[in-house]
Amino acid sequence: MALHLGETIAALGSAPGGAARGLVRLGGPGLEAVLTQLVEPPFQWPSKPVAIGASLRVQGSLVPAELSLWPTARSYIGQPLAELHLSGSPPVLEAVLAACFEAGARPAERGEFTLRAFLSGRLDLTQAEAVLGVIEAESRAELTTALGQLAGGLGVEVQSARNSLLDLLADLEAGLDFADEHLEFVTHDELSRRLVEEARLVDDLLARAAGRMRSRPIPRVVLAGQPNAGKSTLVNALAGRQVALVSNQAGTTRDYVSVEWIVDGVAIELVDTAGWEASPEETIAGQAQSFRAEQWSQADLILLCTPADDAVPHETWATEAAVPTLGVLTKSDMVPAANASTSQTASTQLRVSATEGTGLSELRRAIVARLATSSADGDALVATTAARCREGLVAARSALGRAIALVGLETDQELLAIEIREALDGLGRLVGAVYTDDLLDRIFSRFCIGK
Ligand SMILES: Nc1nc2c(ncn2[C@@H]2O[C@H](COP(=O)(O)OP(=O)(O)OP(=O)(O)O)[C@@H](O)[C@H]2O)c(=O)[nH]1
Ligand SMILES: [Mg+2]
Repeated sequence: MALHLGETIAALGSAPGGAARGLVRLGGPGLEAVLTQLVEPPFQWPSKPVAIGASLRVQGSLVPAELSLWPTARSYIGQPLAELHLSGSPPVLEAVLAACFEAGARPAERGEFTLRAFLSGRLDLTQAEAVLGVIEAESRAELTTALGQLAGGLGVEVQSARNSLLDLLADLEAGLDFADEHLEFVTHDELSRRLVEEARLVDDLLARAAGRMRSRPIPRVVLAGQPNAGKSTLVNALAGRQVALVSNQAGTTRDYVSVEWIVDGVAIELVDTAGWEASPEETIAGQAQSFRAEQWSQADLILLCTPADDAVPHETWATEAAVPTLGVLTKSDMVPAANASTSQTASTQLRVSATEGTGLSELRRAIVARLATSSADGDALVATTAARCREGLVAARSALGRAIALVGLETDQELLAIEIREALDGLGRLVGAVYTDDLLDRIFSRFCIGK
């Protein structure tokens, strides 16, 4: 990727195709010259960000637009930046872009706006990847992760780890300069303590980068409970269609039934299972139980269904799976609310009636909330960052390991300094303090144009 920061770039900032409103983004040192040719009536170049209504001279006619302008280097990209909010009609947007190019801008490459933000120091590399993570997020959990990373926590941590290593290196090198005089700027104990501390930090980051790879794309919610608890009826009510067989006979569901359930635009896999019972393995009921157990163990959340007209607690199976559970009191229409409190766990259970349709939206909200808290811990990393970081972290970690060993051996401090520099390099690659053109290429070519 060519880093032509002196050129002014323009691109469609909104999604291609028809929409009510469209956005053209422009930025670079020559922005004033470009806009002066486009905007009618002529306006005084401001010193602070402004939003003004204006017309654009496009192919001999005037196109109304709202212009948001960051006139100085104090913008997202570290250069003058403008956004033209326009009618979303594709021919209008195309004509406006063409007029921008005629006025001296050139088409932006993929991710070039974000690249400029990175190069001007507005974002570190992990944040630039988070921008991509926000664009590509397919679930609320992924979005939370990307937004968390965009906020800069990871970059700040890595940067402060680098700073302490740089301090350490400075102390070490000061000692090297005075080696003949046997002056020590940092004691062995101190050196080893600080290196171990750094290694621990890198271990922690590595664990987080690994953790990110384990999460499943679609969360799985499994209904569980005794036979006849109303699980299948509830699955049908939540999914809004008849996917599971219902009957008043206990033991109706044998196989498990899985259905995709879209909640607020997010896909969740809803799984109905056989009711819990103790059955010999070789019987059909026994096989149904092994299906059930397998589904429980693979759940991200278990809905533990207890019918309201049943007073017997079922603690035995409730504790079988080590998965977050949500208590649901089914068939609540059969027992008035006041009587239900006799059950031990009534206060933590959500009352629903699948046949009456009551309590279903509360249940839906509770499910989404529980899934969000269990999957989006603030420590997670955007997948691309996790994959890329691992290389730099592993390199930094092994260099630190070698450095720690060298301190123990009381060898030449020069060798120690080499290892510390290597660790610094590894960490530097994470945030982009040390980067190569093809690394930037790899990251920014995944962006869309206009971002
Ligand atoms: N009054 C009332 N009856 C319900 C409700 N939900 C289910 N039922 C009835 O309870 C019986 C069992 O329902 P199912 O949905 O088949 O129960 P299940 O938990 O899937 O049962 P198994 O598959 O046998 O484990 C059926 O007769 C349903 O009509 C409810 O909310 N209110
Ligand atoms: Mg069933």
